Amino acid sequence: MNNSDSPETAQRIANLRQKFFKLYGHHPEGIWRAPGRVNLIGEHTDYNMGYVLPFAIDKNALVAIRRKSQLEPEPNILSFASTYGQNTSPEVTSVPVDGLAPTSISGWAAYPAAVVWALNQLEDVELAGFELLVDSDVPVGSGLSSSHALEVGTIVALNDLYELGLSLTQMAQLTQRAENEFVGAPTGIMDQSASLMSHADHALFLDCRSMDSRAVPLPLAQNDAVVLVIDTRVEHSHVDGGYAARRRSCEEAAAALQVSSLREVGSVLELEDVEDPLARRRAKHIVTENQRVLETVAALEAGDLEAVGKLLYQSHVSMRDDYEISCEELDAAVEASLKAGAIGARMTGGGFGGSSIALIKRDHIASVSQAVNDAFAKAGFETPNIFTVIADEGAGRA
Ligand code: GAF
Repeated sequence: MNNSDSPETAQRIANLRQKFFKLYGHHPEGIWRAPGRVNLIGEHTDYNMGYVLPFAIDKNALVAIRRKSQLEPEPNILSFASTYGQNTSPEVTSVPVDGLAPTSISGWAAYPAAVVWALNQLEDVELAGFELLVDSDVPVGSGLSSSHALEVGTIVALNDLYELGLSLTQMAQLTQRAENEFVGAPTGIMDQSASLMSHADHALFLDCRSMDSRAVPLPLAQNDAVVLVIDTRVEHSHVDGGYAARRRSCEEAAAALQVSSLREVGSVLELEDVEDPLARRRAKHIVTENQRVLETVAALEAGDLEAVGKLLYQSHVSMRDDYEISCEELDAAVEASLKAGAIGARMTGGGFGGSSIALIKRDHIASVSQAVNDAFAKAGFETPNIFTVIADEGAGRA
């Protein structure tokens, strides 16, 4: 069973319908579900036109929408509200559609607003006002793509309601534009693609240059294995400098090698021509990470989880030492997981905080969780949020 069909999701959907009616005095036209993601491997390779291997998880944003008719008052006002952290009636943010301009809105409402803005940049598309209420259980700032889930939930809803006929790739590209230009975060295309294109029990092998993708079966159940997420609760943001600085280093390295992107670099030997040692080290992560994604796909297809585990840890070391995007808490989570018997572990997502993952045997869930909790307590870190995830189906109407 996918999470989309679970009793918990059904209950959240029913609650959302009720809350929508209470807030806006109308029923929503529909509810759409968009999952967060875990990236199994292939980090910071997306904006280098490389390979990624994420999967959608059973934590998602549910987006309820009703379009306003031109006959009602304020037909061109967007109304956004979220159930997040609300015990009472959610607060509504109102924005005129024609007042949307890049970086003009801050906070969570920037994400649905960014999607409307990006759609309205298309020829022949002119969205008017609508009411939106979102309910999300993707932990915010955890590196599991809570913001992309919100963007994807909004775009799949609007694509259906306005019959825009956009393909999954077009929706991924538009949400990337929304994020880059409107929100101001220079992120790649992995997260929205994972939320849009994933299939249950599979990882999404995506070539970010061609946008070709393939579902790769995750041989977890037959190996009594699960993926554990350790949310360190160290909040991160991609609008901050670290992410953009890594991206710039990669562009510098590509320029020094006179290639359009680091995807064109086949071997680390070619990096000797990058004079700047920092750019060379950053580029080394990208070149080796692309190779690890290909090897992980092969190992998954061979059902060899031990080999997958080794690649996950190599990826972590590369991010820790060459790309320098890990942090003490992520390193502690990875090392404690491995010490307690994990098959493999690494930080996942953009880094500088957020979550790590551990590939473990199902009967190690309690012992690995305990080991991580103990390591965090000993180091004086905040207690992490630890949970297992399943690979879920991509976004759609709930
Ligand atoms: C973040 C970004 F949004 C992605 O595009 C990707 O670059 C990732 O960090 C790192 O792999 O999640």
